[in-house]
Amino acid sequence: MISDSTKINLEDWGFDNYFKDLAEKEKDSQLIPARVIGHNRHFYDIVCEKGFFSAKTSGSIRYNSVLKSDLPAVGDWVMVSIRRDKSYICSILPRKSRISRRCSGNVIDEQVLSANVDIVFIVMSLDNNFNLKRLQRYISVAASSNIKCVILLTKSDTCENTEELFEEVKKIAGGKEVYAVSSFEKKTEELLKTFVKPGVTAVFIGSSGVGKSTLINTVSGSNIRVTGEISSAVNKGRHTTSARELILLESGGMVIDTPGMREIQNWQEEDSKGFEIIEELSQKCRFFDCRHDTEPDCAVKEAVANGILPAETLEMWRKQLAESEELKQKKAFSLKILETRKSKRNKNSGRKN
Ligand SMILES: Nc1nc2c(ncn2[C@@H]2O[C@H](COP(=O)(O)OP(=O)(O)OP(=O)(O)O)[C@@H](O)[C@H]2O)c(=O)[nH]1
Ligand SMILES: [Mg+2]
Ligand SMILES: [Zn+2]
Repeated sequence: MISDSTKINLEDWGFDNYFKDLAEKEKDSQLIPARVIGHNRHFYDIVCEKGFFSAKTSGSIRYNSVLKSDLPAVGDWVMVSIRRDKSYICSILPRKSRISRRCSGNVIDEQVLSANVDIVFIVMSLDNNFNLKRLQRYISVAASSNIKCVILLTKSDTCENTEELFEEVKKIAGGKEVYAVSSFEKKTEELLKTFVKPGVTAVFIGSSGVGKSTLINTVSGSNIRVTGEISSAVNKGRHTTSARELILLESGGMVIDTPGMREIQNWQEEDSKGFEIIEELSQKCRFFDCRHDTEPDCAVKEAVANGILPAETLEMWRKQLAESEELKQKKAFSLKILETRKSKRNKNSGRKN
């Protein structure tokens, strides 16, 4: 056990009726519900009514996992066996939501970035990190997860053309809320608190250095996260968050801090998620199956020419279209390989499934 259980109320950690019902249906009465709040290689930090523990996955979870997403992720509700010396995660309760990305490689796989999340904050800074194409990627990934998504443009205090950049983002945001903020202002804390309420889990995603951990400090009203402030005294370089972690705020609500991602690719193969504006415009194209390429009377290209739609958005839409084609094919192929791997492994270990 990592610490004692004084005053742990699982409802504060998001244990609502949906998960209570699922946990009650579990056959094994020895198991109790817990939430995964951290993950480091083979160990998962969990919170349950008995306290905070470090747990491993049971053999059956490991043997039955085909995709990476079959393993626990931060935010998951799991059923655990707590023993004096070792704790095990024995099953994962079905996820209410999840935000995933595609792991690249020959055999593609799904990596769950966070599970059972109610709000995704996409964070991008208004300095040289500002990049509409990258933002479009994040928007598509969040849109595929069907989780409420809010865009936070940070470091407005350092930016001279905030309004201009804000308008650029609005054009591709597909009606999502966008805010330009300075992390250090009181009104940013107030803004975040309108979203992160008791029982709500929010995740912050975005590149390294954009200010995700800083925003978590802002909403918590204290310095609970180490941020990238360069310490001139020690000169150790910039601190970056290295693992996903779920934190319960004193004011209620939970936030997940994540390490900055260099790349994010969609795991879902829906072509147009996050590109609602293109879908809307294409209603006015002459051809119903217009690819907005060389076709005449294309409303999408016209919108680009008139500055209504950023050219980057059309470029990213084309890219996503090509990628989702490739993804459809690779997914089927990869699942086959992973299933074969699993049955081989089970044969060697004498298991049936
Ligand atoms: N001027 C200014 N600096 C900010 C703001 N938000 C964050 N910073 C600074 O940006 C640097 C990086 O912030 P972090 O919060 O560590 O960034 P992060 O997104 O958590 O980065 P990773 O953990 O590497 O993914 C720190 O020096 C912060 O003080 C802001 O609104 N304005
Ligand atoms: Mg960080
Ligand atoms: Zn068109």
